Amino acid sequence: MSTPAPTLADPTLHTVRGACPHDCPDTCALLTTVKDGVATRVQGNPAHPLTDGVLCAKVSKYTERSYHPDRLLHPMKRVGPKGSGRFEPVGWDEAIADIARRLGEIAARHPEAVLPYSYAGTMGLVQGDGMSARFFHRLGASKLDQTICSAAGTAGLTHTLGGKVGMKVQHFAEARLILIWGSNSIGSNLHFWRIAQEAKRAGARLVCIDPRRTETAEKCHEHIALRPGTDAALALALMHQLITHDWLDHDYLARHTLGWPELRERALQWPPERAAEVCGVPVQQIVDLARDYGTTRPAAIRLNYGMQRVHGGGNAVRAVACLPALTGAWRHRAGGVLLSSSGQFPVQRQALQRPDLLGGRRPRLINMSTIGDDLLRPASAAFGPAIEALVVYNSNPVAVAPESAKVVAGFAREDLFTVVLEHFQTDTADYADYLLPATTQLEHWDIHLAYGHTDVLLNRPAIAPLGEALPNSEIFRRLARAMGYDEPCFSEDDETLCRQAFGDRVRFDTLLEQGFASLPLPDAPFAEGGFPTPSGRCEFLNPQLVAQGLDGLPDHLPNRELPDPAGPWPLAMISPPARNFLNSTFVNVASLQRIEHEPVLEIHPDDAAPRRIASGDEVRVFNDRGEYRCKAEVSLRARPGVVNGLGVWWRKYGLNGTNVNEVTGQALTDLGRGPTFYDCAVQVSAVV
Ligand SMILES: Nc1nc2c(c(=O)[nH]1)N[C@H]1C(S)=C(S)[C@@H](COP(=O)(O)OP(=O)(O)OC[C@H]3O[C@@H](n4cnc5c(=O)[nH]c(N)nc54)[C@H](O)[C@@H]3O)O[C@H]1N2
Ligand SMILES: Nc1nc2c(c(=O)[nH]1)N[C@H]1C(S)=C(S)[C@@H](COP(=O)(O)OP(=O)(O)OC[C@H]3O[C@@H](n4cnc5c(=O)[nH]c(N)nc54)[C@H](O)[C@@H]3O)O[C@H]1N2
Ligand code: SF4
Ligand SMILES: [Mo]
Repeated sequence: MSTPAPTLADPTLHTVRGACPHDCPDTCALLTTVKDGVATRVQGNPAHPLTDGVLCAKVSKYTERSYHPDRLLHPMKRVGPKGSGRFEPVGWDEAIADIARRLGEIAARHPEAVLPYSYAGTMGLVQGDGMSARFFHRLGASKLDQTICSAAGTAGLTHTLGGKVGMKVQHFAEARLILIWGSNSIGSNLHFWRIAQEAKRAGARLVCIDPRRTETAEKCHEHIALRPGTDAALALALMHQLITHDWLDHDYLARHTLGWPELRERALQWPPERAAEVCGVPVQQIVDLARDYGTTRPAAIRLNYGMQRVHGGGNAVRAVACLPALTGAWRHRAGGVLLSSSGQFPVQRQALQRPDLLGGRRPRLINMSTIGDDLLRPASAAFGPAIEALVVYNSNPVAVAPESAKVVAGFAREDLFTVVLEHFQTDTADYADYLLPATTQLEHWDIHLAYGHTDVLLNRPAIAPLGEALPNSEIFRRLARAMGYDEPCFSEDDETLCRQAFGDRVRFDTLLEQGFASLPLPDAPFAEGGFPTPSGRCEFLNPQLVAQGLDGLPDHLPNRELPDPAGPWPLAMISPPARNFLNSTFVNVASLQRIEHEPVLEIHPDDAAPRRIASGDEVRVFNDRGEYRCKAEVSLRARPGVVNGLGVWWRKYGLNGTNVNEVTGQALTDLGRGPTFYDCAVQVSAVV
């Protein structure tokens, strides 16, 4: 499957090693071919074992995205009314001076009235929260609680295993049973899927646990199409069966876990019949899965974030993360669970982000998942000052944050000063007062950790910045200078920041030489316990949760928006990613948009028929938060009672200028204060 590297017989060609910047577990090693200063091709680096020379369809189009005719190439200033998306070019010096003046005025009154809004448009540590973090620390701005993707899962995993730790992804190849749980690996974790295929060829059984019949579910031996938000019930029923059939590793339980007697009692309340009712799956499927999990060695679980975007998401991750300790699966390097590996990287955040620049100030935390409500909140004793300025980079909140009507109303405030750093005029960029052109991964330095493997990658610039684009780091460097911040850390260049990111914990020369470096980590990290929890054990019963007055054991917490067949919102909606987009990135790349065609809602024939909906019909998807329109696809990819609104389209490409987040809500998860995109009840009707 691997593609050979280009031969460089032509002396005008050279290749540059880089890293995929996108929010994807795979963090691939890139090789960019450059001819006469122009990037002609981006390929997977065959020398990096996990990339193996292969990229997904999206990033294979990276030159199409970088040289897109709509790339922002000059700083721009708003001319029309807020949100009109009308701008005129302005010089960098003028833009920087004016932004610094406006931020300075606001900060002089209330530094916390300024809010940075960023996420993982690039996962690079330098163009992510590197120089920008220094800038906002020095300013004393509000801090952003970066919850929008993985907060519930992170909290669940940390409260159970002690951090974002787990199996090494390459060892899944040796597993005999793999549960792919809440993950469409073919779409969003392609290089894991390659490893799972290797295991399958060697005789492993693959089971996919997902409400949607994804391309991954189709290719597994079995698909368990449970209702959204019922994963903890399934996991507890598996435990019930492990207990009643004594498929337990008693020695492991005694030595390496905390709270087994209590968890045992909880799990015994979940016979398969009870879980089958809650999950909407046959009892036999649960019984068989438990038998397979209890009797197959080694058994591995690839958990992904798809199952934690519901009310009980944190508890669900906790329940699943307990399973390998019951059977002692951790004893083998191909046993255990992997949700995220990112906690294993020795990132030197103090050096990179310089929280010391806060000088003892402790700014408030604003949750990015409730930006709709928070932008509309007036000043109060509890909240503090109203948000007066927003600096957005590496994110497109107007498209991706829940409850769009409120997000849009917030961004539309005439008294809000908004600066957006972007590659394109996204939905968010439309609301900017200043729109600043940022470089892409081909044009800047960066350094990367990964959340689906344990290699560090370096990204070197392959080409000069296009137009007047600047790296995020340089934009914040210039802003710092204009604000009069004269600490030496504001003059450090990007290569220096790359070196600081891991300090002496990773050999930078190795990164310069080969583009990647593997962390030295044990193969079976918890074979003998040693979890990074306070107790050193796998914490079934978590003392910190108990101390907070919460349930210390994992439990099934039903979705807040359970669809009621007789009520106004009879269908559950999930909105997982469309395969050829990455969140809202790539939506404007013509070749990929052609594949995805238009926003669709997958609906089961049993739900479509009574509504007189046929494939290709325009439908309204609505609840009391709003309505969006898209095309119906009557399909067995949807289970009865659940519709799949594939995301995340730009609103401006939507059928009536909206997208799926028009109907999602701002309620937060049980643990971690995360969003609940997939805990959403709606009604669907044909547009006649
Ligand atoms: N092509 C592509 N790749 C991506 C992304 C993308 O947008 N497109 N997004 C990236 C990002 S931001 C992330 S966070 C990662 C991981 O991103 P995830 O959002 O975890 O991506 P998926 O692997 O698609 O997993 C979601 C799966 O969970 C299923 N699901 C929904 N609700 C439930 C539930 O209640 N229980 C269970 N068991 N399953 C449920 C969905 O149907 C879907 O198939 O992937 C990254 N990779
Ligand atoms: N309904 C629904 N909503 C969801 C999800 C869902 O499954 N369903 N998934 C959620 C998840 S998991 C996530 S992670 C969030 C993702 O939300 P975001 O992190 O906002 O991700 P993107 O939509 O990809 O937007 C990233 C933006 O950053 C820009 N960018 C990339 N690189 C750079 C750079 O170097 N500099 C600058 N200045 N800009 C850059 C890109 O052009 C892009 O517009 O969305 C969430 N929203
Ligand atoms: S698979 Fe993921 S990491 Fe690899 S190129 Fe595609 S988006 Fe990037
Ligand atoms: Mo995400």
